[in-house]
Parts: sequence; structure tokens; C-alpha cells
Amino acid sequence: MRSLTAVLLLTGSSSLLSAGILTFDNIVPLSVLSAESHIVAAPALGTPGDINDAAGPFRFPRGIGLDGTVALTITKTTGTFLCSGAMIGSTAVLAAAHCFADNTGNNITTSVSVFAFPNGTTSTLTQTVLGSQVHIPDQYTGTTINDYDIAVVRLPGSFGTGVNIYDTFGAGDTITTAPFTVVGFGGRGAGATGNTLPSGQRRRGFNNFDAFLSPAVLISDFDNGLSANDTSCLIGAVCHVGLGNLEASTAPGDSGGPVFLNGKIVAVSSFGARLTVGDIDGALNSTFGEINGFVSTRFHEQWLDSILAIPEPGTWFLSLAGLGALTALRRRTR
Ligand SMILES: [Ca+2]
Ligand SMILES: [Ca+2]
Repeated sequence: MRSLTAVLLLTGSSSLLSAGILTFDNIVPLSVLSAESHIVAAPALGTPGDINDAAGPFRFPRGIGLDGTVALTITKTTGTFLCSGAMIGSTAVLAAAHCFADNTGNNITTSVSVFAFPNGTTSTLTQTVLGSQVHIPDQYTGTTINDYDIAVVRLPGSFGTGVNIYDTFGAGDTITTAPFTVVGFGGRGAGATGNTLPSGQRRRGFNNFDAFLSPAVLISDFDNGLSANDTSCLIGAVCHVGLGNLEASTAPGDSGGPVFLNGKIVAVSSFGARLTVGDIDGALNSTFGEINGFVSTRFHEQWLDSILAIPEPGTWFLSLAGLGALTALRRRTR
């Protein structure tokens, strides 16, 4: 998912919110009009410029610590899909459950290809594994907003140097309202018009958590600087009009992508939603005023540890390919 849709230049200052601690006292009820998992229904990798282009706040060069973020193309019995992920072990990819499951929570994945972009090279490393290497919590039921929308794909081997491996939040880590960094390969666009550009290029963006929706689910709103669209404030959570032209939203294709806070993965991108208030245009399209939902890694600390303890699979395929190989994948817009 992820349209690092953003780009509103504010005339006023965009003072950063002080880093308040977010506790379960900050659980807010939501009147959701519509919500969607941020998976995109097609492989859309194919533009070599996913990185190596430092222009703009949402593109980033290699080697700044985000090179453990990966793209996943997932072949399910229902089609082929794009999601995002991150390395949390040399052979473990953190992702979202809905990328691999049907709407009742069953794993219907036949194979997964994981694409890494190592620091300092122009090549892409790919590993492909069977759907049996996807681990999803037993409690996952397939609903769009779900405490258990988290997954781990186990790979047979490491990608090697140049691909970062991240820690995830645990019991000792404090979730705050300080600006976070989110990374994904999903759709792109501007906040005023939404997710209008193709997915398949890696982007980062920034936002703040506004509240818990449950002990496992965090939300952030997509601010344009206007109180009228400060959805978090309108629902009784944090009042904060955003990060100016750094404010970003996720979009379809960003699902499973990591959210970083204090250098660790605090959450996984899960869904986007429109509420009864705030959205600027009446459609669920990653515009200003919508909210993004994320599943907490701290909530799943013990489950993640249990999966990381499973030995890696014995057979695997590693291919080193130029980005040209990616361009052979058919591009489709959402
Ligand atoms: Ca916000
Ligand atoms: Ca909208």
C-alpha cells in the first residue's frame, strides 16, 4: 500500500508534536465508513528508479538504514499481489497476514518472491519460497481491521551484506507520538487527490501515531494542516495538524511495510479507512483526512520470537538479477 501521498506545502509552521507516550488510555472508538487492506492486486514492480533518486522527501538513497525493506510478490489461488515487508532476521521477513490469506484468514499462498535492494549495488536480490513458509497467527480471522494482521515469511538463506536487519518493539519499548518513518512499495500520489500513481517504487514517509484502536492496532491520520481535516482530533484523540510536506499516508501495496520509531520496527502497515468525519473527498483513496492502521509488533513480541526460533527451510532459490529483470514484470495500475 503506500502512497506516500503527501505534498501539501503549508504556509504556517509545522511544529512537531512533542513525543507524548501513547498508552491504552488512548484507545478511541471509530465510526468506520469504509476500510481496505492495503494490498494491491497485481505485481507492479518495474521502475528501476525505486531508489537511487534522492529528489523529494519521499524517495531515499541507498545506505541510510532502510535497505532491509523489501517488496513481496505473492501468488495466491486468487491472483498475484504486491505487498511490502522488512527483514527482522537474516532469513525472516516481517509482513502482513492479509497479504497471504483469504477473507476467512486461511493461508492461500502458493509462492512468495521477496525482492531486496542491497546497499551499494544496482542489482536486486530475489528469493522465492513456497506458501508453506508463510507464518500467520492462529487467531487471524481475515477481517480488514484485525489485531493479528501480521506475518513472517521464512527464507532458506540470507540476502547477505547491504540488507539491514531490524529489531522490533518489545515489552521494554515505549510507543510515542513522535514522528515515525513508514516504508513501502505501494501506490503514490498527492494528498489532495489521493492514490493516483502506480505502485512498485520504494518510498518512505512520515506521520505520528494518534491513538490505539485496540491494544494491537495503532492509527495515524493524514493531515493537511487544517483543523477541519484533523481526523484524529475530530474523533477525540490527539489534536495535531501534521508534519507539513513530510506528512504521508500509506496506500495499496504498502501492506506489511514497516513503521520505524527510534530505529526499531514499531508496527506493520495494515489498512486504510474513511471515518464519518475528516476525509476531504468522500472516497477511500488515501487522501487527506483518512486514517491508516498499523499492527503493533510489541503486541506480537512472543509470537514473533516463536516464529524466529523455527529453523529455516532447507531448499531455496537465490537469484541475482539486474533491475531489468524486474521490468519484465507486468506493470498494472491499481
Ligand atoms: Ca497525522
Ligand atoms: Ca478520501
